[in-house]
Amino acid sequence: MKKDVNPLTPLESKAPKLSKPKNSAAGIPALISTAKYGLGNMGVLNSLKNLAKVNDFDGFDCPGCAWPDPDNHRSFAEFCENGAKAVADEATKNRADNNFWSKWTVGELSQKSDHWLNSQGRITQPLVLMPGSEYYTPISWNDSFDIIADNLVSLKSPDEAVFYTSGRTSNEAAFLWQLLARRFGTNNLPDCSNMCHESSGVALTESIGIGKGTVTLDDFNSADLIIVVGQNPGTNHPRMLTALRDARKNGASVISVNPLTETGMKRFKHPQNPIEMFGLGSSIADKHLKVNINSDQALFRSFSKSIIESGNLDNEFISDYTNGYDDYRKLVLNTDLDEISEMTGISTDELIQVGEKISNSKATIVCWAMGITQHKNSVATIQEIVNFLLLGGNIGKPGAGVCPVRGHSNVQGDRTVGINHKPSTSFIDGLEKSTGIIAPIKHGYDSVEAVRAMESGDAKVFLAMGGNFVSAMSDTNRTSNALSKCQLTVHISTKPNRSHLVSGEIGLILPCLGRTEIDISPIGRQFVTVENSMGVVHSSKGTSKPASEYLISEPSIVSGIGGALETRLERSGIPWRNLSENYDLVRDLIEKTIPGFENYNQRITSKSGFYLPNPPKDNRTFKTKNALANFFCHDISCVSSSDKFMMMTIRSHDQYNTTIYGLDDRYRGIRNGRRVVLMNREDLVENDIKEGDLVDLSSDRESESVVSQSWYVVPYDIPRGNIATYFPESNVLIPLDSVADRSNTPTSKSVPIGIKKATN
Ligand SMILES: Nc1nc2c(c(=O)[nH]1)N[C@H]1C(S)=C(S)[C@@H](COP(=O)(O)OP(=O)(O)OC[C@H]3O[C@@H](n4cnc5c(=O)[nH]c(N)nc54)[C@H](O)[C@@H]3O)O[C@H]1N2
Ligand SMILES: Nc1nc2c(c(=O)[nH]1)N[C@H]1C(S)=C(S)[C@@H](COP(=O)(O)OP(=O)(O)OC[C@H]3O[C@@H](n4cnc5c(=O)[nH]c(N)nc54)[C@H](O)[C@@H]3O)O[C@H]1N2
Ligand SMILES: [Mo]
Repeated sequence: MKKDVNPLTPLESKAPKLSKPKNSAAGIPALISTAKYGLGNMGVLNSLKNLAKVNDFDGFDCPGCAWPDPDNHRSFAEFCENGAKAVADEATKNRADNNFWSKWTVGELSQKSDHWLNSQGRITQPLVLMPGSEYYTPISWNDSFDIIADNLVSLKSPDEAVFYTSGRTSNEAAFLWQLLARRFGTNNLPDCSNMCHESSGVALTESIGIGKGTVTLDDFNSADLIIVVGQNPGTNHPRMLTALRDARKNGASVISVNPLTETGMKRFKHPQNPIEMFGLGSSIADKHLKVNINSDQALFRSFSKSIIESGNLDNEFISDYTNGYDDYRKLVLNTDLDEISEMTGISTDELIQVGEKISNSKATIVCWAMGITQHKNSVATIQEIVNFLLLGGNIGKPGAGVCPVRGHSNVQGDRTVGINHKPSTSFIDGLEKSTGIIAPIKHGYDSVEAVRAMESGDAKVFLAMGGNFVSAMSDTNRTSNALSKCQLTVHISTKPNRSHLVSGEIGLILPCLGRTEIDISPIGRQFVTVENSMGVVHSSKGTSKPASEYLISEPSIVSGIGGALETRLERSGIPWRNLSENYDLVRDLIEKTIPGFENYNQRITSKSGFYLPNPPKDNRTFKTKNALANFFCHDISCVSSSDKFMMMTIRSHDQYNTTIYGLDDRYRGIRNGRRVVLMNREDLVENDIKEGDLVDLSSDRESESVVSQSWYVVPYDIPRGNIATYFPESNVLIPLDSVADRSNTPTSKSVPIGIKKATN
């Protein structure tokens, strides 16, 4: 039966409803949408209770995104529409309980849409899909741990197991998860970062010696210029709009660089400001550069050229703190602006004009997200952005710096506490000292490599701490085929998703407590900690009654597996049970393993948490090989194709990654449908295609072409030759082998696509 499972999202039969894209973000429609989704899922009382606790000092960290809260003040409901949706989605009254799982076969469920699957609600008890069975059936916690431990010890090598992590996982759960993997003997710790900000980590570590951003919220108030590139904050980091609005009020310029004119970058009506709510709102970007997909490296080269030619350089910073300037200068001065104009689609005159404005900035911040990290040349592009910032001494000074805007609410923390397939030797040393284990040194698989390993039989057990691997990864067919070859797949999850339907020989679903829920252990109430996009570690404490009496916390699940494994391997030494009952003990281990967490348990009691050290920001210390910030010289590249369209796969306003809340993308004026392809109007005329037509999209692999059928055409203001679709539906079109150089991130924002009118 499992062979019948169709991993593709079922086709939609109705055309979407289209209207004009919106001119301002948030405002009244956001409140209506929040209320609709919140009340529908949680009911009136629960909505009020839960939303009051989001990002409250004594509440839980918003599971929506990693954007920080102000350090010293938080207003009632420091939340946004999409944060509220994320909370409501977890706190839903609906239950995917035993009735649900006994009603539907796995084959039937796989014909349902992602939206439908998610709306079934919270999973209430551990479930198993045994070989030959068509139904998931209940299983006890202990039996699940035994199945996992038996399968793990049956492997020829620990490297046949893969421990995936999604970025909502707390520091405590993530630390235990990597301890479990390393105690077992493998660094196979792929995580959602591999598909997300891996390129930022690789590039920044080489350039400035830390794989994270170097700004705090305060810097937004003293910046002269903020460039937001490849990011859609109105939908994905709505609270960032407050920071941008305040920066504008303080005199900063904001430039948006994006193939689309995203609504959030136009105007913003702050949900807690009545004057803005009923008025025009605040304008956000004072300049929009409508670039071609993947032309950002070229664009930043032109910005560097303007700065060098203007002479507005920070010569002291360059000579005291950097390496490689002379070579970079030569390269930049040799660059032909007409060539850059050709690549970016921005006229040479406009490049010069914007370049002048940029050269006059005394303090510049560059923010970016997936529009920059998911291309073949992403690492080179990010290093070009850093080169540009170094020219003006924009690292380690107020109002300036790099700001890679993280996605998942704790993805940055997970990395900090050891979720990394390429751990540093200092981390491994720290872990050995703090726990007494002998940790493996050999690098493990990242997400793409994990798929290849499962495909070839080199990996046989796949365990996931959260997430939805089959839908999040590129090349849905290959990924699902790889997972179904495993002897065991295990998903620690809160809600049903497509990965549950593409199981190995045995499939386990282990449902856990969510962020919003009270976590009580035999010794008392526990809280977890998370790190936001700006390196602040703070606590998060659930406040609602758990969705089911059978749910246990993520740390308890990891400890359960750890304990069962320890018995079989006849080892002891990790006090799994104690760790799962008292998270202070986990934090003590983190403190002993990783620098920067001194007095963790004491400092975490501070309401706003504490900042982790950030040497480039703190005192212009660069922990690179040469102890300097580095200019890197890369050839400019920009993917293009004469006979194909360049596709970016983006998020709608009604989804959280692979979790689909609804079928609308309000800001872009697309309702009631997700299987859409956004195309330039002139391209439509040239290809004899009309609004609402159905087209088939195809992408080429070495030996074959993959066709994805029946996408509705939406005419849109997008550069010629560029198209956009929503992920995860379009992941089937992204070849597994199409990855970013050096970071191995799937190139989800630049996929060459053929378009034909649908044949059926
Ligand atoms: N509500 C909500 N919030 C979320 C998420 C969610 O799904 N829903 N996901 C979370 C996660 S994990 C992440 S990583 C972040 C993602 O946050 P974003 O990166 O904002 O998400 P995307 O929708 O992938 O948007 C990418 C943006 O880049 C633009 N873009 C695409 N290609 C290029 C390019 O080549 N150059 C330039 N300059 N721009 C380009 C697109 O037009 C789009 O505006 O959001 C986080 N927050
Ligand atoms: N084409 C394309 N593909 C992409 C992207 C893109 O832009 N384009 N973006 C990529 C990015 S940036 C990312 S981060 C990845 C996301 O990849 P993932 O992190 O793997 O995917 P999510 O959709 O965030 O995971 C959702 C599932 O997590 C589970 N979950 C939710 N809350 C919890 C919790 O508290 N604990 C546990 N244990 N489970 C929980 C639920 O069961 C839910 O179904 O996708 C990537 N894939
Ligand atoms: Mo992400």
